[in-house]
Amino acid sequence: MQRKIIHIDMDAFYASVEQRDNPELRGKPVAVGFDKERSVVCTASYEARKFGVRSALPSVTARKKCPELIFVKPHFEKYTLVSKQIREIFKEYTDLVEPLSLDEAYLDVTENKKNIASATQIAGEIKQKIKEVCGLTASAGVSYNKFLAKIASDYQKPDGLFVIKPEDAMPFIEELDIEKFFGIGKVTAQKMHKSGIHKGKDMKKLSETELTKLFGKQGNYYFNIARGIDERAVIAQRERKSLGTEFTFEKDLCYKFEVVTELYKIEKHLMEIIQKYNYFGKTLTLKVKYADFKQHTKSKTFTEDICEFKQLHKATKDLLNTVDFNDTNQKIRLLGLSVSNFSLSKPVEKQLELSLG
Ligand code: TTP
Ligand code: MG
Repeated sequence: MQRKIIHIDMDAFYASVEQRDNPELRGKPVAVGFDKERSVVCTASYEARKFGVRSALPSVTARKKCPELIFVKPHFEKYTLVSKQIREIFKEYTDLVEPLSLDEAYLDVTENKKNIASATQIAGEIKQKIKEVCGLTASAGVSYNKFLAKIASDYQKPDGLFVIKPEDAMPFIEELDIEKFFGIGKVTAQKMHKSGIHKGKDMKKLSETELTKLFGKQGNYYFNIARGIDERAVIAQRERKSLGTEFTFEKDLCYKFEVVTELYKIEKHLMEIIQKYNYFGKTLTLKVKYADFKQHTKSKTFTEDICEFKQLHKATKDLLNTVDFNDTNQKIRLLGLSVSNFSLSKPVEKQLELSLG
């Protein structure tokens, strides 16, 4: 069965958020980033792009290209919130959502929660909801694979909705400049030009062996995409619900001061991984396992995310005070601490090594 894939990408993401929140910036050339000697532009509003200002351009060069450019410092917490909001909108339609960054994702809507047959309709609805909920525009691409959906979302930016139907795919790819192919950077494009490959149709003339000889492992990918073939699945990333660390002691703990000392080490380690992986949550859970393997957990939810060690230490102390050591009359074999209730559920990027031992 033909798949239905949507690629969504917010328009001039950081800059649009800043323009949304400050009407004085609307309609003006805006760069998000710092106007400093060694800084680069994170992104530019579409007004600034007319002057050639874009992501990763040194701020100094950007200023030269566009003297009236307005620099705005980034507000990452706002971008993270929007990211969460758009992912919630995607989830209304399917759980098969593969985020590529804060502002971009693939969705497989072949089967979807609303039983809508048309992927184009879903893409339109999503764009509308993003406008209503976030006050921002996104561009959507619809096709039967990731490669084409991504190209399609870029094709009519900003506020675009472009569909590449199976029957239109080949003529579209044949006329497409190879720079527009996802995964082909400047260097590869130059190499392709030298081999006489400028458009999709030039790439299609070469055999798989020739392409592999020229471009190594990528040759097979190029051979397929020149024919509109891309079987890569949309992979929904599992969302981490909690992040924690625990430790089983070689000798059971008998006294509260020992517990406090050991917990301090666990708190330190937990804070390290919270900050390393940016998992900020509001709920803290303390786990205590006794020598007889009976286990108690105590949780507390705070109004704010736990971001700093001071907060974590105070919260752990509060939780520890709710554990009645005298009552149990037991030695402790394991202690653990975890945070949950994250502000933004982040995909699991790496297998975390959580063991202290
Ligand atoms: P993009 O989606 O690449 O760019 P964009 O959303 O600003 O513009 P458009 O999609 O309309 O072309 O990146 C999303 C955000 O990621 C962008 O707003 C800022 C950030 N970013 C950087 O900080 N540095 C970079 O080099 C790039 C490419 C993006
Ligand atoms: Mg974008």
